[in-house]
Amino acid sequence: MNILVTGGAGFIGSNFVRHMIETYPNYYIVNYDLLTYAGNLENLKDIESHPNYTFVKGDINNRELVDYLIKLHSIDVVVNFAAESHVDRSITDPNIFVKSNVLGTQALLDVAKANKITKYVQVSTDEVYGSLGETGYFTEETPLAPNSPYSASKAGGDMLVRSYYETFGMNVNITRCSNNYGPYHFPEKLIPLMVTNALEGKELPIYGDGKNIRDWLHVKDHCAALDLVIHNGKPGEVYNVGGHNERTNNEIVHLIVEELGAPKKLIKYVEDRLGHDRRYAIDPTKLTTELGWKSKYTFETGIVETIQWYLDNQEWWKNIKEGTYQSYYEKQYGEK
Ligand code: NAD
Ligand code: TDX
Repeated sequence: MNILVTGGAGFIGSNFVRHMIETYPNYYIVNYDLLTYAGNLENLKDIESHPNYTFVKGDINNRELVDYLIKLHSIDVVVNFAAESHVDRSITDPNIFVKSNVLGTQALLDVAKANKITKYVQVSTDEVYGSLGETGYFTEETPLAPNSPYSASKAGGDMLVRSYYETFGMNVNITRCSNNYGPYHFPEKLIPLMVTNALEGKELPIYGDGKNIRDWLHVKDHCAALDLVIHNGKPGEVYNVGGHNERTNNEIVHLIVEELGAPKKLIKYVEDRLGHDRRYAIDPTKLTTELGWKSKYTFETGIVETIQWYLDNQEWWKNIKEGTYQSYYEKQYGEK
Protein backbone atom coordinates (compact mmCIF):
# COMPACT_ATOMS: atom_id res chain seq x y z
CA MET A 1 0.00 0.00 0.00
CA ASN A 2 1.24 3.51 -0.85
CA ILE A 3 -0.06 6.13 1.57
CA LEU A 4 -0.06 9.92 1.32
CA VAL A 5 0.00 11.24 4.88
CA THR A 6 -0.79 14.97 4.98
CA GLY A 7 0.29 16.85 8.11
CA GLY A 8 2.72 14.03 8.96
CA ALA A 9 5.28 16.38 10.55
CA GLY A 10 2.95 17.37 13.39
CA PHE A 11 2.30 15.63 16.71
CA ILE A 12 -0.11 12.83 15.76
CA GLY A 13 0.94 12.62 12.10
CA SER A 14 4.59 11.96 12.97
CA ASN A 15 3.63 9.25 15.48
CA PHE A 16 1.40 7.74 12.78
CA VAL A 17 4.13 7.79 10.10
CA ARG A 18 6.49 6.01 12.52
CA HIS A 19 3.78 3.47 13.42
CA MET A 20 3.15 2.62 9.75
CA ILE A 21 6.84 2.41 8.80
CA GLU A 22 7.55 0.10 11.76
CA THR A 23 4.42 -2.05 11.27
CA TYR A 24 4.36 -2.51 7.48
CA PRO A 25 7.75 -3.12 5.83
CA ASN A 26 6.07 -3.27 2.38
CA TYR A 27 4.21 0.03 2.56
CA TYR A 28 5.48 3.32 1.16
CA ILE A 29 4.72 6.53 3.05
CA VAL A 30 4.78 10.00 1.49
CA ASN A 31 4.66 12.66 4.20
CA TYR A 32 3.30 15.93 2.77
CA ASP A 33 3.35 18.85 5.19
CA LEU A 34 3.48 22.64 4.95
CA LEU A 35 5.77 22.89 8.00
CA THR A 36 3.77 25.58 9.73
CA TYR A 37 4.88 26.58 13.25
CA ALA A 38 3.56 23.15 14.38
CA GLY A 39 5.31 21.05 11.72
CA ASN A 40 8.72 19.81 12.77
CA LEU A 41 10.95 17.38 10.88
CA GLU A 42 12.86 16.73 14.12
CA ASN A 43 9.82 14.57 15.03
CA LEU A 44 10.90 12.09 12.35
CA LYS A 45 14.69 12.35 12.54
CA ASP A 46 15.01 8.60 13.26
CA ILE A 47 13.28 7.54 10.03
CA GLU A 48 14.20 10.38 7.64
CA SER A 49 16.39 8.15 5.47
CA HIS A 50 14.21 5.03 5.65
CA PRO A 51 13.81 3.58 2.11
CA ASN A 52 10.01 3.37 2.47
CA TYR A 53 9.62 7.01 3.45
CA THR A 54 9.84 10.39 1.76
CA PHE A 55 8.98 13.93 2.82
CA VAL A 56 7.65 16.71 0.58
CA LYS A 57 6.95 20.23 1.78
CA GLY A 58 3.68 21.73 0.59
CA ASP A 59 0.18 23.00 1.27
CA ILE A 60 -2.87 20.73 0.93
CA ASN A 61 -4.41 23.64 -0.98
CA ASN A 62 -1.78 23.18 -3.70
CA ARG A 63 -3.79 20.90 -5.99
CA GLU A 64 -1.11 20.63 -8.69
CA LEU A 65 1.57 19.40 -6.31
CA VAL A 66 -0.76 16.94 -4.53
CA ASP A 67 -1.94 15.62 -7.90
CA TYR A 68 1.66 15.21 -9.07
CA LEU A 69 2.61 13.29 -5.89
CA ILE A 70 -0.42 10.99 -6.01
CA LYS A 71 0.47 10.05 -9.61
CA LEU A 72 4.23 9.83 -9.02
CA HIS A 73 3.91 7.46 -6.06
CA SER A 74 0.80 5.55 -7.23
CA ILE A 75 -0.95 6.52 -3.99
CA ASP A 76 -3.73 4.18 -2.83
CA VAL A 77 -4.77 5.87 0.41
CA VAL A 78 -4.82 9.47 1.68
CA VAL A 79 -4.84 10.11 5.44
CA ASN A 80 -5.41 13.77 6.25
CA PHE A 81 -3.94 15.08 9.51
CA ALA A 82 -3.07 18.50 8.05
CA ALA A 83 -4.85 21.20 10.01
CA GLU A 84 -4.51 24.18 12.25
CA SER A 85 -5.08 22.43 15.58
CA HIS A 86 -4.97 24.88 18.49
CA VAL A 87 -8.27 26.25 19.86
CA ASP A 88 -6.67 29.37 21.43
CA ARG A 89 -5.10 30.38 18.10
CA SER A 90 -8.50 29.96 16.38
CA ILE A 91 -9.96 32.51 18.78
CA THR A 92 -7.38 35.15 17.87
CA ASP A 93 -6.98 34.30 14.15
CA PRO A 94 -9.75 32.15 12.64
CA ASN A 95 -8.95 32.83 8.95
CA ILE A 96 -6.16 30.31 8.55
CA PHE A 97 -8.38 27.65 10.19
CA VAL A 98 -10.93 27.97 7.41
CA LYS A 99 -8.23 28.01 4.75
CA SER A 100 -6.43 24.87 5.92
CA ASN A 101 -9.19 22.87 7.63
CA VAL A 102 -12.11 23.57 5.28
CA LEU A 103 -10.73 24.67 1.91
CA GLY A 104 -7.65 22.45 2.28
CA THR A 105 -9.84 19.40 2.93
CA GLN A 106 -11.94 20.18 -0.12
CA ALA A 107 -8.87 20.59 -2.34
CA LEU A 108 -7.51 17.26 -1.10
CA LEU A 109 -10.84 15.52 -1.67
CA ASP A 110 -11.05 16.83 -5.25
CA VAL A 111 -7.57 15.63 -6.16
CA ALA A 112 -8.09 12.28 -4.42
CA LYS A 113 -11.37 11.81 -6.29
CA ALA A 114 -9.86 12.73 -9.66
CA ASN A 115 -7.15 10.11 -9.10
CA LYS A 116 -9.66 7.45 -7.98
CA ILE A 117 -7.72 6.61 -4.83
CA THR A 118 -9.10 3.60 -2.94
CA LYS A 119 -9.60 5.24 0.48
CA TYR A 120 -9.61 8.72 2.05
CA VAL A 121 -9.41 9.03 5.85
CA GLN A 122 -10.16 12.35 7.55
CA VAL A 123 -8.62 12.66 11.03
CA SER A 124 -11.15 14.70 12.94
CA THR A 125 -11.94 15.49 16.55
CA ASP A 126 -14.58 14.99 19.24
CA GLU A 127 -14.74 18.80 19.52
CA VAL A 128 -17.12 18.88 16.51
CA TYR A 129 -19.84 17.51 18.83
CA GLY A 130 -19.63 20.52 21.14
CA SER A 131 -19.77 20.24 24.92
CA LEU A 132 -21.34 17.65 27.24
CA GLY A 133 -23.02 18.15 30.62
CA GLU A 134 -22.03 16.05 33.61
CA THR A 135 -23.31 12.80 32.09
CA GLY A 136 -23.46 11.11 28.68
CA TYR A 137 -21.02 10.40 25.86
CA PHE A 138 -20.45 11.44 22.26
CA THR A 139 -21.52 8.70 19.84
CA GLU A 140 -21.24 8.80 16.05
CA GLU A 141 -24.92 9.87 16.01
CA THR A 142 -24.42 12.91 18.26
CA PRO A 143 -25.34 16.02 16.21
CA LEU A 144 -22.44 18.31 15.32
CA ALA A 145 -22.47 21.50 17.44
CA PRO A 146 -18.99 23.02 17.29
CA ASN A 147 -18.32 25.97 19.62
CA SER A 148 -14.90 27.33 18.63
CA PRO A 149 -13.68 28.53 15.23
CA TYR A 150 -11.29 25.53 15.35
CA SER A 151 -14.03 22.95 15.88
CA ALA A 152 -16.33 24.72 13.42
CA SER A 153 -13.63 24.48 10.76
CA LYS A 154 -13.08 20.77 11.54
CA ALA A 155 -16.85 20.20 11.33
CA GLY A 156 -16.86 21.98 7.96
CA GLY A 157 -14.13 19.64 6.72
CA ASP A 158 -16.08 16.62 8.01
CA MET A 159 -19.23 17.73 6.21
CA LEU A 160 -17.35 17.99 2.93
CA VAL A 161 -15.87 14.51 3.42
CA ARG A 162 -19.36 13.14 4.09
CA SER A 163 -20.68 14.84 0.95
CA TYR A 164 -17.99 13.25 -1.26
CA TYR A 165 -19.24 9.86 -0.08
CA GLU A 166 -22.93 10.68 -0.53
CA THR A 167 -22.55 12.54 -3.85
CA PHE A 168 -19.61 10.86 -5.56
CA GLY A 169 -19.45 7.48 -3.81
CA MET A 170 -15.86 8.07 -2.66
CA ASN A 171 -14.61 5.53 -0.12
CA VAL A 172 -14.14 7.79 2.87
CA ASN A 173 -13.92 7.45 6.64
CA ILE A 174 -13.98 10.11 9.33
CA THR A 175 -12.40 9.44 12.72
CA ARG A 176 -13.22 11.60 15.74
CA CYS A 177 -10.72 11.21 18.51
CA SER A 178 -10.57 12.68 21.99
CA ASN A 179 -7.54 14.59 23.37
CA ASN A 180 -4.24 12.89 22.56
CA TYR A 181 -1.10 12.99 24.68
CA GLY A 182 2.35 11.47 24.20
CA PRO A 183 5.75 12.18 22.62
CA TYR A 184 6.25 15.11 20.20
CA HIS A 185 3.15 16.97 21.50
CA PHE A 186 3.65 20.67 20.72
CA PRO A 187 4.19 22.63 23.96
CA GLU A 188 1.27 25.03 23.42
CA LYS A 189 -1.18 22.23 24.43
CA LEU A 190 -2.12 21.59 28.07
CA ILE A 191 0.03 18.57 29.01
CA PRO A 192 3.34 19.49 27.30
CA LEU A 193 2.90 23.16 28.29
CA MET A 194 2.51 22.25 31.95
CA VAL A 195 5.35 19.70 31.95
CA THR A 196 7.83 22.02 30.24
CA ASN A 197 6.79 25.11 32.22
CA ALA A 198 7.17 23.14 35.46
CA LEU A 199 10.66 22.07 34.37
CA GLU A 200 11.51 25.70 33.61
CA GLY A 201 10.05 26.93 36.91
CA LYS A 202 7.42 28.99 35.05
CA GLU A 203 3.79 29.59 36.04
CA LEU A 204 1.23 26.88 35.23
CA PRO A 205 -1.79 28.77 33.81
CA ILE A 206 -5.12 26.99 34.38
CA TYR A 207 -8.07 28.53 32.53
CA GLY A 208 -11.16 29.38 34.60
CA ASP A 209 -11.88 27.04 37.53
CA GLY A 210 -9.91 24.12 36.05
CA LYS A 211 -12.93 21.82 36.28
CA ASN A 212 -13.28 21.36 32.52
CA ILE A 213 -12.99 17.70 31.58
CA ARG A 214 -11.07 16.16 28.69
CA ASP A 215 -10.96 12.46 27.73
CA TRP A 216 -7.27 11.60 27.26
CA LEU A 217 -5.91 8.98 24.87
CA HIS A 218 -2.29 8.00 24.24
CA VAL A 219 -1.29 8.97 20.70
CA LYS A 220 -0.10 5.40 19.99
CA ASP A 221 -3.59 4.06 20.77
CA HIS A 222 -4.97 6.63 18.32
CA CYS A 223 -2.51 5.51 15.63
CA ALA A 224 -3.53 1.86 16.13
CA ALA A 225 -7.18 2.89 15.69
CA LEU A 226 -6.37 4.73 12.45
CA ASP A 227 -4.49 1.66 11.19
CA LEU A 228 -7.67 -0.43 11.73
CA VAL A 229 -9.88 2.15 10.02
CA ILE A 230 -7.60 2.32 6.97
CA HIS A 231 -7.70 -1.45 6.55
CA ASN A 232 -11.19 -2.37 7.76
CA GLY A 233 -13.33 0.78 7.97
CA LYS A 234 -16.63 0.48 6.11
CA PRO A 235 -17.15 3.04 3.32
CA GLY A 236 -18.74 6.29 4.47
CA GLU A 237 -18.56 5.45 8.18
CA VAL A 238 -17.56 7.65 11.11
CA TYR A 239 -15.58 6.11 14.00
CA ASN A 240 -15.18 7.73 17.41
CA VAL A 241 -11.86 7.03 19.15
CA GLY A 242 -11.43 7.30 22.92
CA GLY A 243 -10.33 5.22 25.89
CA HIS A 244 -12.62 6.34 28.76
CA ASN A 245 -10.00 8.47 30.50
CA GLU A 246 -11.79 11.54 31.76
CA ARG A 247 -9.79 13.98 33.88
CA THR A 248 -10.33 17.56 34.97
CA ASN A 249 -7.58 20.03 34.04
CA ASN A 250 -6.96 20.49 37.77
CA GLU A 251 -6.27 16.74 38.11
CA ILE A 252 -3.88 16.80 35.15
CA VAL A 253 -1.89 19.77 36.41
CA HIS A 254 -1.65 18.46 39.99
CA LEU A 255 -0.51 15.07 38.72
CA ILE A 256 2.26 16.69 36.65
CA VAL A 257 3.36 18.88 39.58
CA GLU A 258 3.54 15.88 41.90
CA GLU A 259 5.31 13.65 39.38
CA LEU A 260 7.99 16.30 38.79
CA GLY A 261 8.19 17.41 42.42
CA ALA A 262 7.55 20.99 41.27
CA PRO A 263 6.29 23.66 43.73
CA LYS A 264 2.45 23.90 43.86
CA LYS A 265 2.74 27.69 44.01
CA LEU A 266 3.53 27.69 40.28
CA ILE A 267 -0.15 26.91 39.61
CA LYS A 268 -2.01 30.06 38.59
CA TYR A 269 -5.72 30.39 37.76
CA VAL A 270 -6.05 32.73 34.78
CA GLU A 271 -8.88 34.17 32.69
CA ASP A 272 -11.04 31.49 31.10
CA ARG A 273 -10.84 30.56 27.41
CA LEU A 274 -13.71 32.14 25.42
CA GLY A 275 -16.44 29.58 24.63
CA HIS A 276 -14.55 27.01 26.74
CA ASP A 277 -16.21 23.58 26.30
CA ARG A 278 -16.94 22.03 29.70
CA ARG A 279 -16.68 18.31 29.06
CA TYR A 280 -15.73 15.87 26.29
CA ALA A 281 -16.22 12.11 26.61
CA ILE A 282 -16.18 9.53 23.83
CA ASP A 283 -18.22 6.35 23.49
CA PRO A 284 -15.87 4.12 21.43
CA THR A 285 -18.28 1.13 21.22
CA LYS A 286 -18.50 1.14 17.42
CA LEU A 287 -14.71 1.02 17.02
CA THR A 288 -14.28 -1.69 19.65
CA THR A 289 -17.11 -3.95 18.49
CA GLU A 290 -16.87 -3.50 14.70
CA LEU A 291 -13.10 -3.14 14.27
CA GLY A 292 -11.79 -4.84 17.42
CA TRP A 293 -9.85 -1.82 18.73
CA LYS A 294 -8.76 -1.70 22.36
CA SER A 295 -6.51 0.87 24.03
CA LYS A 296 -3.19 -0.51 25.28
CA TYR A 297 -2.16 2.37 27.55
CA THR A 298 -3.69 3.18 30.89
CA PHE A 299 -3.49 6.88 31.65
CA GLU A 300 -1.44 6.17 34.79
CA THR A 301 1.40 4.50 32.84
CA GLY A 302 1.04 6.63 29.70
CA ILE A 303 1.38 9.94 31.50
CA VAL A 304 4.42 8.88 33.51
CA GLU A 305 6.10 7.62 30.31
CA THR A 306 5.21 10.88 28.56
CA ILE A 307 6.60 13.07 31.35
CA GLN A 308 9.79 11.00 31.17
CA TRP A 309 9.94 11.60 27.40
CA TYR A 310 9.93 15.37 28.01
CA LEU A 311 12.68 14.93 30.59
CA ASP A 312 14.75 12.90 28.12
CA ASN A 313 14.14 15.19 25.12
CA GLN A 314 14.72 18.66 26.51
CA GLU A 315 16.55 19.84 23.41
CA TRP A 316 13.47 19.05 21.29
CA TRP A 317 11.08 21.26 23.27
CA LYS A 318 13.64 23.93 24.21
CA ASN A 319 14.32 24.54 20.50
CA ILE A 320 10.59 25.10 20.00
CA LYS A 321 10.12 27.29 23.05
CA GLU A 322 13.11 29.46 22.22
CA GLY A 323 12.00 29.97 18.58
CA THR A 324 9.07 31.84 17.06
CA TYR A 325 6.71 30.19 19.55
CA GLN A 326 8.08 32.62 22.17
CA SER A 327 6.17 35.59 20.71
CA TYR A 328 2.86 33.65 20.68
CA TYR A 329 3.42 32.68 24.32
CA GLU A 330 4.02 36.26 25.41
CA LYS A 331 0.83 37.37 23.64
CA GLN A 332 -1.29 34.53 25.10
CA TYR A 333 -0.03 34.57 28.69
CA GLY A 334 1.53 38.03 28.99
CA GLU A 335 4.87 36.89 30.41
CA LYS A 336 8.16 35.36 29.33
P1 NAD B 1 -0.35 19.58 14.91
O1 NAD B 1 -0.72 21.02 14.94
O2 NAD B 1 0.69 19.07 15.82
O3 NAD B 1 0.07 19.18 13.43
C1 NAD B 1 -0.58 19.66 12.28
C2 NAD B 1 0.35 19.46 11.09
O4 NAD B 1 -0.33 19.88 9.90
C3 NAD B 1 1.64 20.28 11.17
O5 NAD B 1 2.75 19.47 10.86
C4 NAD B 1 1.44 21.38 10.13
O6 NAD B 1 2.65 21.81 9.55
C5 NAD B 1 0.55 20.68 9.13
N1 NAD B 1 -0.29 21.62 8.34
C6 NAD B 1 -1.07 22.62 8.81
N2 NAD B 1 -1.69 23.24 7.78
C7 NAD B 1 -1.29 22.59 6.64
C8 NAD B 1 -1.60 22.77 5.26
N3 NAD B 1 -2.43 23.75 4.85
N4 NAD B 1 -1.05 21.92 4.37
C9 NAD B 1 -0.19 20.95 4.78
N5 NAD B 1 0.15 20.76 6.06
C10 NAD B 1 -0.41 21.57 6.99
O7 NAD B 1 -1.73 18.80 15.13
P2 NAD B 1 -2.01 17.38 15.79
O8 NAD B 1 -2.32 17.58 17.21
O9 NAD B 1 -0.99 16.43 15.37
O10 NAD B 1 -3.39 17.03 15.07
C11 NAD B 1 -3.40 16.36 13.82
C12 NAD B 1 -4.84 16.20 13.35
O11 NAD B 1 -5.58 15.47 14.33
C13 NAD B 1 -5.57 17.53 13.18
O12 NAD B 1 -6.39 17.42 12.04
C14 NAD B 1 -6.41 17.67 14.44
O13 NAD B 1 -7.58 18.40 14.18
C15 NAD B 1 -6.72 16.21 14.75
N6 NAD B 1 -6.93 15.88 16.17
C16 NAD B 1 -6.03 16.25 17.12
C17 NAD B 1 -6.23 15.86 18.44
C18 NAD B 1 -5.24 16.21 19.54
O14 NAD B 1 -5.51 15.94 20.72
N7 NAD B 1 -4.09 16.77 19.24
C19 NAD B 1 -7.35 15.12 18.79
C20 NAD B 1 -8.26 14.76 17.79
C21 NAD B 1 -8.03 15.14 16.48
O1 TDX C 1 -2.68 27.02 29.16
C1 TDX C 1 -3.68 26.29 29.13
N1 TDX C 1 -4.45 26.20 30.26
C2 TDX C 1 -5.59 25.44 30.32
O2 TDX C 1 -6.27 25.40 31.36
C3 TDX C 1 -4.06 25.52 27.97
C4 TDX C 1 -3.25 25.58 26.71
C5 TDX C 1 -5.19 24.75 28.05
N2 TDX C 1 -5.97 24.73 29.17
C6 TDX C 1 -7.18 23.90 29.20
C7 TDX C 1 -8.16 24.13 28.06
C8 TDX C 1 -8.79 22.77 27.88
O3 TDX C 1 -9.88 22.63 28.79
O4 TDX C 1 -6.77 22.53 29.07
C9 TDX C 1 -7.70 21.79 28.27
C10 TDX C 1 -6.94 21.20 27.09
O5 TDX C 1 -6.55 22.29 26.26
P1 TDX C 1 -5.73 22.06 24.89
O6 TDX C 1 -4.51 21.28 25.21
O7 TDX C 1 -5.60 23.38 24.22
O8 TDX C 1 -6.70 21.05 24.11
P2 TDX C 1 -8.23 21.17 23.63
O9 TDX C 1 -8.67 22.57 23.53
O10 TDX C 1 -9.04 20.25 24.49
O11 TDX C 1 -8.10 20.57 22.13
C11 TDX C 1 -7.27 19.40 21.87
O12 TDX C 1 -8.02 18.24 21.78
C12 TDX C 1 -8.84 18.10 20.65
C13 TDX C 1 -6.44 19.60 20.60
O13 TDX C 1 -5.65 20.78 20.71
C14 TDX C 1 -7.32 19.63 19.39
O14 TDX C 1 -6.54 19.73 18.21
C15 TDX C 1 -8.13 18.37 19.35
O15 TDX C 1 -9.05 18.40 18.29
